[in-house]
Amino acid sequence: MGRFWFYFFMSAAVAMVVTFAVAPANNWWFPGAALSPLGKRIDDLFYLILVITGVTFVGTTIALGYVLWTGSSVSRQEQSKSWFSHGNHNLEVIWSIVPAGILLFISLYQMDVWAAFRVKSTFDAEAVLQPLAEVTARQFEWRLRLPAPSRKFKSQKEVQEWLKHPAPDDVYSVNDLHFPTGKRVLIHLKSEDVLHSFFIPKLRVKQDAVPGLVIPVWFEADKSGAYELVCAELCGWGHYKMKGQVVAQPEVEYQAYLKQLQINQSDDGVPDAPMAEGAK
Ligand SMILES: [Cu+2]
Repeated sequence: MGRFWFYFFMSAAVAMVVTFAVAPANNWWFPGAALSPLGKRIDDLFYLILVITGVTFVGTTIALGYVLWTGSSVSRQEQSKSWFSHGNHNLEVIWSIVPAGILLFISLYQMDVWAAFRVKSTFDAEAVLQPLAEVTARQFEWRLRLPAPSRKFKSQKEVQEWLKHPAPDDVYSVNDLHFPTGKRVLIHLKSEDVLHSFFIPKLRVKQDAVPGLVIPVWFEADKSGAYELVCAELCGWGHYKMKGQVVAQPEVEYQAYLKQLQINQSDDGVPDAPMAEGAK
């Protein structure tokens, strides 16, 4: 076989490194830059792990290449016996402790980001008291229920009550969630049927919707714009079309949108003017 395996494994490794190098320029990378401060911190964690795994990959590949190259030389095969490392106590200790140390480091290092995203006590108090919406995932759409624009919750108890019992003046929408730019907002995520996953790729927000649970999820966007909202959990035949959008817009525009949504919803289709004429 000569050096076949050396060239085989090394060319695979080189192909991987080249693909990695040209990926960002070809849009095979992230779905665009993260548009929220937390999203950027999540990306930083990703890059940290990428560096660790990248260095490990290059290191082990070089070691593999070295062994394949030297092991395949004819003179060496004739001269020496192979060395078996199986059961080598020192090696076992090294390759147990080093990865364990790396994993421990990662788990401690990422705790702040995790806590900011998931631990309720770290959430923005204002966003918690005045939730943006209740989002109910179902096959195959996102149903949104928003408190009336004038509604101000006074306590968490009131919010919990609102989550259990819809109010007569609630505003509804489907697959289209608006929120003010630059402000932390909170939704309560539910599922009506099976597992779904609320995913806004550009904001790096992803949370499973679990039947029977009400899960608070917060997010924010630095920049106004419409961003894709997709389901990231294979939830049935129509999973692919479970798409919506989230729209970040300036506070004033957002309030106007909410009022308009409410007006559209209470419109009974009967024009007002002729009635007024008749009354005269
Ligand atoms: Cu789904």
